[in-house]
Amino acid sequence: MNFSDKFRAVLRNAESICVLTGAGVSAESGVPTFRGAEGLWQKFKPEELANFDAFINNPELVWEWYAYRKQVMKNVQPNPSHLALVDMERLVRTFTLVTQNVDNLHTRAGSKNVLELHGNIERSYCIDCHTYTDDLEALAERKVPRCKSCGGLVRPDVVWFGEVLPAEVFQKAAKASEKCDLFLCAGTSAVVYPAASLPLTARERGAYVVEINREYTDLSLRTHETILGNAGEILPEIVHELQSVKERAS
Ligand code: BV8
Ligand code: ZN
Repeated sequence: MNFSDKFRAVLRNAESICVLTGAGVSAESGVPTFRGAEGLWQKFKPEELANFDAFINNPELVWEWYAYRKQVMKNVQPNPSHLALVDMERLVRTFTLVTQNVDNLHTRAGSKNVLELHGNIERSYCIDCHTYTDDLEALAERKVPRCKSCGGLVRPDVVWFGEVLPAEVFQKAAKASEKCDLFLCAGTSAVVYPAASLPLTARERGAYVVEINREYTDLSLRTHETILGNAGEILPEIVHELQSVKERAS
């Protein structure tokens, strides 16, 4: 892949890389994205499903959606995008992986300390006593799981619209965005905040910001470069370039 001279130079000198991933990075594993033509949201509306009131009003429907997504996750594997980011972590002094995805694929691929801005679909907890549980047998009978300790409703451990992101996780992500030399934004439509503010912070603080996406997004005018194509092809090429510039420099 022929990267720009500027991007090659940034890779050669990169000491600290921050990466933000979205659903597009898991698309090549067969996980539907949210806003694409086949996107999950096409069938459902965010306001109907990914918010607390929708859950209280219709927990069966919301859990039907998450049970479907958990089922999808059982049959998919990490793809070359996830694996490339595991390799990238080993190639730079400071590497921070921030994800909006709740599919646990970065962790399954072997990435360490993944900053999960929007939670993780593998975890669930009781809305009353906050006890975490993985006892979700009720889903098999299309029922809503109830807490064994207090009988409260059990919900997925994800951040819904109108809910605050886990403060410590977001602070770490914001700090990495402020300090990195290179910010890669892969497979996200960059419409959901405050996650989408991270590349803007990086740019303001002097990082070189590169977007990797199949198409232009709301962010494209604010980045230094947009590399169009599949993340599963581009990210491994970036790792290959990083490896060769590091070998040449050593
Ligand atoms: C909050 C739940 C406030 C888990 C999700 C400004 C500041 C703060 C908040 C707001 C703000 N402006 C608006 C808000 C409100 C809201 C928001 O951002 N709304 C948007 C829609 C306008 N934000 C919130 O509510 C956030 N909460 O800030 O609270 C607050 C403050 C104080 C006190 C109380 C409250 C909470 C946001 C989290 C919402 N939860 N999901 C779940 O079920 O998943 S968001 C949902 O969208 C997913 O988590 C997903 O990760 C996220 C982003 O979507 P993408 O990952 O980008 O996926 P998408 O399908 O959109 O795009 C895929 C991209 O990949 C496309 O561009 C496509 O071209 C590309 N692609 C596809 N295939 C490939 C590819 N690219 C490369 N290769 C491929 N092969
Ligand atoms: Zn409980």
